[in-house]
Amino acid sequence: MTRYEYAKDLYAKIGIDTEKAIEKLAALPVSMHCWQGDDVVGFDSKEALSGGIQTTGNYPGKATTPDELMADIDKACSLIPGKKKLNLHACYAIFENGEFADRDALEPKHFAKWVEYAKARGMGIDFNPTYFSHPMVKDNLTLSSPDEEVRTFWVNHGKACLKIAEHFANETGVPCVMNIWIPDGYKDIPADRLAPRARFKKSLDEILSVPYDKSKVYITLESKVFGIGLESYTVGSAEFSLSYVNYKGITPLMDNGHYHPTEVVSDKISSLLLFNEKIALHVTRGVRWDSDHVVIFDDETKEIAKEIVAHDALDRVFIATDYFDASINRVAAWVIGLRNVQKAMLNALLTPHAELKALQDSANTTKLLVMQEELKNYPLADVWNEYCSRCGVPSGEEWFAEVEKYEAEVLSKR
Ligand code: RNT
Ligand code: ZN
Repeated sequence: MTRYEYAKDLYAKIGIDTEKAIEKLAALPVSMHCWQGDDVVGFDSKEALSGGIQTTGNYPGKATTPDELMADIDKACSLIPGKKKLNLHACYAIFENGEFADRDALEPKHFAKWVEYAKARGMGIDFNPTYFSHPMVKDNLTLSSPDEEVRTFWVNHGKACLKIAEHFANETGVPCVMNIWIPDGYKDIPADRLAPRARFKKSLDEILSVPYDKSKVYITLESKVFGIGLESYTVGSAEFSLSYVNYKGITPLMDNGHYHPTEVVSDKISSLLLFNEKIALHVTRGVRWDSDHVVIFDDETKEIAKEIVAHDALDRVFIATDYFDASINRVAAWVIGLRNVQKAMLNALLTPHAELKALQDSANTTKLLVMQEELKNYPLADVWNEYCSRCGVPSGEEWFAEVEKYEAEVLSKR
């Protein structure tokens, strides 16, 4: 009997079919953020990273060209099990033959190489307008700027991105999630909290006035509580974003680094599922602040996965990663974080949710706690190893030897 067969029997005894779990996980797309590969720099401007987000560290070998970034994504993907989607930011536009288009004039053709890349790998593409690291970010404001020229520039960026998002969906045959996040805010106490939010609302209305196919593009709005240098006020707060989403019938996006430290996204998912057809997530790991550390197999990641699986919402939640660590090998960072998202989902798929819910409903909270703790000793690793080998990727730490080799042969020569 193999270890997997043994694990399969053990799980069967608590009503879990490991084959079904593996099948569901293999079909679940996770959107891989391209920006881990180059510290959120992109290819369209020489501006420093702005918007109150920060990468720290200067590990050698970061990607500085589209070819390098694509090669690094390929290397990472070869070590991550499961179905991936590519998550691009507008600043990753690829200009050829000396051509350039500013963000308000971007067109699908500026992403032709990415479309070709994704299609060749059978991947869908998600997209993000880039409202940071650009000279038109004035006084830390974009879509909420009181300067009409600035505001209009960024509205036009949003409209341009919407067309590109629809193009991605048409080309790949996979719906595109277009996520809007703006960094707009104030470092210190604002005199007027209302007007910037009113302008943000108006700007979003203008962007959404562009007709688009709602079965192909899902527009999401990501809220945030504060950013570095934007400590006192962010325009796109949780209340603003959820209200706007409900008012327009678009999709909410929660990034688990974007709330006060004792708030958890795992507790928010069920509420949003009750009132939205789809929801979207940025899975990250904040250490004391929205630090965007690499996702690990921690309690909150597992709890987020549990909420998705326990409520049978695998097809209602768009899962994306969003972290950026420049202090360690960037390819390894991708692999660690995405494998942990996969592992957390598998853990949730191997949990007898109906039985646990019944214990809650019969107020048997003692046995509920007993089971929650005992389940931690079930042989998840044996199912994980089986899943990885069926996906054709290394199951244990041997994946890292591949990254070390890649570092020696490719990254260190950059
Ligand atoms: C910033 C947001 C946002 C960005 C990316 C690069 O706090 O999380 O999603 O990380 O758009
Ligand atoms: Zn995010």
